[in-house]
Amino acid sequence: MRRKILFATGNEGKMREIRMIMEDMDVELLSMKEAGISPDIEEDGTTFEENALIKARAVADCTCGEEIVLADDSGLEIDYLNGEPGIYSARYMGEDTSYRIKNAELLRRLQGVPKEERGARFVCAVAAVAPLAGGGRKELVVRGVIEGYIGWEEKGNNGFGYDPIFYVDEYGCSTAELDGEVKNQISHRGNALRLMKERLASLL
Ligand code: ITT
Repeated sequence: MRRKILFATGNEGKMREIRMIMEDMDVELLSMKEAGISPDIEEDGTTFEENALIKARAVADCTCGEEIVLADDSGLEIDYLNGEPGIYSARYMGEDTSYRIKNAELLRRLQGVPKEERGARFVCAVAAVAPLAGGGRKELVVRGVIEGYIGWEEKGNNGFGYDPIFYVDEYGCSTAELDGEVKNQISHRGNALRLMKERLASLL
């Protein structure tokens, strides 16, 4: 029987990318929605890693304990804003505020700032809670990063969230202008999940 992996995210943009990055794995990948789980999780950690583990543990506690649970905590760090919005990326200006408004506000806060001070990165921590054959469970956490900068205007319709204002030098465009496959090859999420796949190999 194929091993089940439950991904503890309610973010559909993330889930689309996760499915593409994990499509080469011989596992049954389920979103929380597909598993019928929607726990209320308080992400009160102080790092991406802590929050990823909080989500993975909370969802693992809702299951019968047979599947591997993965969770992604990610965000955008802007150097000029001392790392803001960072772990508060989803909550920045309010969880329900549109990314049109959030992105416009970040561009406004960087008005007049030269390219060399517009450095930024997307960070992604992926945590796993996996049952062990002899009982108990193993926890793993990895981090992936993509370096870039904040552009001067929103561009592109791919991706989600802050992608339209996050630009990469290698392609000279925003990550919202990249084809999904290309973004995954270089992204924080792609890097973190590829590392996690290697670490999980011995547990599958
Ligand atoms: P879950 O906790 O249910 O997974 P969430 O959206 O609340 O969903 P996070 O707390 O990890 O997830 O917040 C991540 C936020 O960081 C996300 O909502 C985006 O605003 C931003 N973000 C992360 N990865 C991104 C990416 O690849 N492109 C654009 N924005 C991204």
